Amino acid sequence: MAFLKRTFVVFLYMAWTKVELTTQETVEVYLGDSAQILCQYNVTDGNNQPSDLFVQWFVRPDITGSWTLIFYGDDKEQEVLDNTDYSDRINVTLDHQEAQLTIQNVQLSDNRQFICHVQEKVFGFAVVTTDLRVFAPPDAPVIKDVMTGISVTNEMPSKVASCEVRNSFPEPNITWYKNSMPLMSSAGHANVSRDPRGFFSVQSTLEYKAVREDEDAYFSCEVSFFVPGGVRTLESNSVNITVYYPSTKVEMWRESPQGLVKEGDTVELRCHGDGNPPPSFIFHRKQDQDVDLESSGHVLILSPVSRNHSGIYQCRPLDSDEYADVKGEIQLPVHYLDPAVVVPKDSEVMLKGEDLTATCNALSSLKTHTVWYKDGKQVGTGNTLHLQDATYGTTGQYHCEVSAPSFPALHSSGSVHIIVRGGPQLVGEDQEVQLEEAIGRMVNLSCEAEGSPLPSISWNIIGTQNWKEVVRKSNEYVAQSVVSVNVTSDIRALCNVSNDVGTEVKAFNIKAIPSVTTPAPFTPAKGSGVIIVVIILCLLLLAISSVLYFLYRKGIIPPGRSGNLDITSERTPKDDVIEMVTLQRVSLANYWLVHKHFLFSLMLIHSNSSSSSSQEEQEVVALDRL
Ligand SMILES: *[C@@H]1O[C@H](CO)[C@@H](O)[C@H](O)[C@H]1NC(C)=O
Ligand SMILES: *[C@@H]1O[C@H](CO)[C@@H](O)[C@H](O)[C@H]1NC(C)=O
Ligand SMILES: *[C@@H]1O[C@H](CO)[C@@H](O)[C@H](O)[C@H]1NC(C)=O
Ligand SMILES: *[C@H]1O[C@@H](CO)[C@H](O)[C@@H](O)[C@@H]1NC(C)=O
Repeated sequence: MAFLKRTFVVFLYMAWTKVELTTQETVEVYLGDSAQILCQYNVTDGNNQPSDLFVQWFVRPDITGSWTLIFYGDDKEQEVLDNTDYSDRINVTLDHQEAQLTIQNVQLSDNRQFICHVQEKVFGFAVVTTDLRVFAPPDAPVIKDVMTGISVTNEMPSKVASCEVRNSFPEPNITWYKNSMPLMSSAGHANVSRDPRGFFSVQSTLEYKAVREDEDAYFSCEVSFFVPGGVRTLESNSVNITVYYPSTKVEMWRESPQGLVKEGDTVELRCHGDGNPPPSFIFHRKQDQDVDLESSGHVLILSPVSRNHSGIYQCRPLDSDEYADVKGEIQLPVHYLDPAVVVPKDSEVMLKGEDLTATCNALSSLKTHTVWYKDGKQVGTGNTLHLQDATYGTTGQYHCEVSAPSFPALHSSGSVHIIVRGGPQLVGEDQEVQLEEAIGRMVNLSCEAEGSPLPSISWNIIGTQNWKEVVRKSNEYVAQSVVSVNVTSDIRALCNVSNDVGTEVKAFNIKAIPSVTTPAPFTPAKGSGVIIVVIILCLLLLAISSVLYFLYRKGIIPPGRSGNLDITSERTPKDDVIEMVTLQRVSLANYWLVHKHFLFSLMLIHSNSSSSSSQEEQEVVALDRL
């Protein structure tokens, strides 16, 4: 401890004797420690030894207070006074040079003046005073009452927090720091109090005008207090403050769905402002500024969206200055593809061979692509489908798929059922068929026709009851019926094919041929070689006939049956005889005439020999009638 010496020289009764005292001006000590106050004396006198000195210790609260004696004595006898604050806490050591007062367990109340009073019995006395300074370091400062939000828009400084320091002696002071930099002392408003024990407590309230940047700042307070020989400090914890400030920038985006938006989607638009706390928003469409859309503050849900929802959406933060014009904006296009409209509608009947153009259209916000399908197979692309020269196979369901290549989720479809109708059409043969068949034989007559709707086939058979249908089959648009007819006489069979659209009739004429003699049917040879052979044969026959006729005329050959030509099986032997008799009577000129006809008939056979077999048969009949 540094001694601050002070010398008091007092009361000289005699010029040659004086009492000189030296002590510390102040003694500084922590509360509870013990303090020593030294009082040194020096008596200057040529004759006397300072053996007759009498020492007294007094205390007084301050310079004006009254003195209280706590000790007296000399080198022989000492006395601590009873019933003082110091009765059991002090002791004093004395010798011929100094007196040392020791105060144990220093109290706050010991922070006072101690007075050393020394008397020389004969010549006088001297007095020195010492200030005992007691120090009690405070508890660490504590920050309390931190405000939850300080708005930067406040005109006046706002209360931010308070800092409390307790149990200090003497009075401490508090300094506020922001980010470790001291704030002006005017920022803190201190309130000092003293408790009954004498300790000081200081509470300092920080009042501060916050700025936006302070949201990341940290604040602390520091207590500065005296200790023996100096000043010490203790710092509080740091605290963050919450700064409220308006938005200056707003971001608006579409949270969902990702990509393009189509009708029926649920669209979620969001806004975020850079203000604190995150602001709520008012949403509206740019074209309807006055209409506020219902939102949850920062999320606008449009569900389900339609094309009418397309537009520019805006959000305005509620925390911003009305005139600052801070807002977020986003464009929302809602895409659509309407149901496909197919013309003709539903179903369409067309006649075989006709043309038809079908169209498939769907209104869309995007470019579309159309594909036509029939029975799962692609039959065309584009809005129009041309069906040309319709066949029965053209019948079916035509499906058009409209899609937007840039947005596959958009597609629609439509369909039309095409029905091709047509009257019955007989397949193959002529409408009139001529046949010959031996009596008793069975003949199959076939009738096949196509048409739509499927033609029905009915038979009307005149000339026999003895017939039955042996085959009846049909596919989609071809019907066939075969009847088996027993030929008993000439038969006319009519096959009647009909549907809604029309009727066709096929006729079969069967000539019944007696079955008794059934020589092999005359079959004219074919080819030029055969013709020559036939001509030669005819000439030969002519020659033989001539010879026979000549011999007959000469009576060489009796009338009888020889060299008779049976051209068809129809002729009976009796008929031949009659003809031969008739021939007998004709003249030679008539004879030529007969043979000329005969030759002509042969030529006729040849000219028809290249025709179909049924025609051949007809010609045989024709020849027969000559
Ligand atoms: C204060 O808050 C900021 C931001 O939240 C943080 O980075 C910083 O560490 C905090 N400081 C203290 C002392 O809590
Ligand atoms: C007629 O058709 C039926 C059935 O196809 C067949 O069994 C029969 O032999 C045919 N008759 C003649 C004479 O061709
Ligand atoms: C053919 O059949 C249809 C329907 O059965 C009938 O209306 C029509 O008169 C018939 N025609 C002939 C020639 O039999
Ligand atoms: C507190 O205030 C500062 C500045 O004004 C002084 O420097 C310190 O000495 C003072 N400390 C005390 C304990 O009063």
